Amino acid sequence: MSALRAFSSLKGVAARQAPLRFQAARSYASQAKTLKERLAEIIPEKQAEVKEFKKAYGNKVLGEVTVDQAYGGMRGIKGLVWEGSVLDAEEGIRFRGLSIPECQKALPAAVAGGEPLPESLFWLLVTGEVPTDEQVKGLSAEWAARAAIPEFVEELIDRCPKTLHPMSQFSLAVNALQHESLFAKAYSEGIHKSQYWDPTFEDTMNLIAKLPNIAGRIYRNVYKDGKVASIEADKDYSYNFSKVLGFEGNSDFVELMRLYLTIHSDHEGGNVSAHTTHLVGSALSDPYLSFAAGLNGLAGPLHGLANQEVLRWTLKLKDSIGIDASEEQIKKYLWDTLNGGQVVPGYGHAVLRKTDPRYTAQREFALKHLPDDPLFGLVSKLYHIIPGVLTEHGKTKNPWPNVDAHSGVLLQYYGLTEQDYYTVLFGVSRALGVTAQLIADRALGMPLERPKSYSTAHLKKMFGAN
Ligand code: CMX
Repeated sequence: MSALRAFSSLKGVAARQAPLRFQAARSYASQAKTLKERLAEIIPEKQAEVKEFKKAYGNKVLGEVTVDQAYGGMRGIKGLVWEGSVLDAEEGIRFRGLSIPECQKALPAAVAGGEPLPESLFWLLVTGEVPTDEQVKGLSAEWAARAAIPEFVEELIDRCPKTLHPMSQFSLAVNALQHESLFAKAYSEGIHKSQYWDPTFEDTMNLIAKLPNIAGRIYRNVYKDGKVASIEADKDYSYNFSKVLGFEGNSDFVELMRLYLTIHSDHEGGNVSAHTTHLVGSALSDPYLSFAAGLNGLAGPLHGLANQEVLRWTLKLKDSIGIDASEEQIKKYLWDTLNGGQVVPGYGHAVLRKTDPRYTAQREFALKHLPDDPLFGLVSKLYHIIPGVLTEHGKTKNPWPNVDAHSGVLLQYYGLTEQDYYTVLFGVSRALGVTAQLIADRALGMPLERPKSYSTAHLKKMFGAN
């Protein structure tokens, strides 16, 4: 998309947004600047904004906390600051004020009318600004130039048994990359805290850049011949990621990766992977250690692992009652799942109360690229049946599909059929959102996170309960 088209489509967006200084805006004044140069300009302004806001509103009350919330996974407690995105229960995620369809219009793409480049989304998350095509190209080149991983990390991945879950291998490799941390080195050498953001930024850029080589190596080792293609210096991140996986020959798959890596990146601060990365980072653990911790949370079946579970569950349903199963057969299958004490993967959400726009974006991609795929037909059929059954079941607060309900069928269509690997793709994308926040955390001097806890005995005493 040309810079002019991106800007004109953004003008309408900007008009509908509250005029916040760090909402998305075209970064005209900074066209030739690199991300780091632009960040260095923005940080003092952001620090002043937060300081002023805290001074004027610091003692305002955000909400109260009930005993149920303390026992209920802290659902709904407002106690975190997250700059990159805000999730509305009804309309879904907005990245720096832009919805997914608005991002698809405003952010630079590789092909006219195509999916946004995740590089542009990262720029948006970090700065609050929509980058120019030139800036995005510069970021692609920077990530490609930083992509090589140390030999000992390659060997570490190569020594993993094929039976070790790809997410465990992923986390292991990211932890090992910590060996390269510039933040850890600078901290041990006594860096002034006002400069924390700089090595955090460098670590983040190196980490993101190296993820395709790590994730690609895991995929090629576990499922293919162990040979990993090389990163191309003049290609974008999604192309290179598709290449190391072995799928760069299919331009539609590369476009899918651009969409996938963009929409899975950030989902405000309270979800397990985001909150964990932020929490661990608050101890001044470097971005590698922090992100590896977040990955371990993403690997849980109630969070990112749900995308592997969805396809497994859907294929089991297909094998059991057939791809052309009737509505009655599907309903019975669903009730068997629920009565067996299991969740229907890909449905429900802790915050959302409507269909996840990330699901809708993937559905639209499927309608454009694979409308006649039988498995997509089954997923569409399930979309019309599951919410009714979950509503009748009466437990879940949100009977609608989340992001994980759709990703598997798209990957399957293009031949990436290894379900156990799917959460690794989610992890590569999630790095963009959680590391953007780590940069903000260190720039704003966010302190050690340490909420208060009580024992049941103490709570009972507080309220005079027997
Ligand atoms: N199928 C069956 N039961 C479900 C359900 C589903 N899809 N979603 C929620 N429920 C049940 C819960 O297990 C809970 O039951 P209990 O009271 O017996 O414990 C009850 O409904 C209330 O849960 P909730 O308040 O609606 O949902 P939570 O905020 O507790 O949990 C989530 C949210 C996503 C973990 C849950 O909806 C779920 O387990 N979904 C299936 C797994 C999934 O798709 N996870 C991916 C989420 C997106 C992501 O992070 O990637």
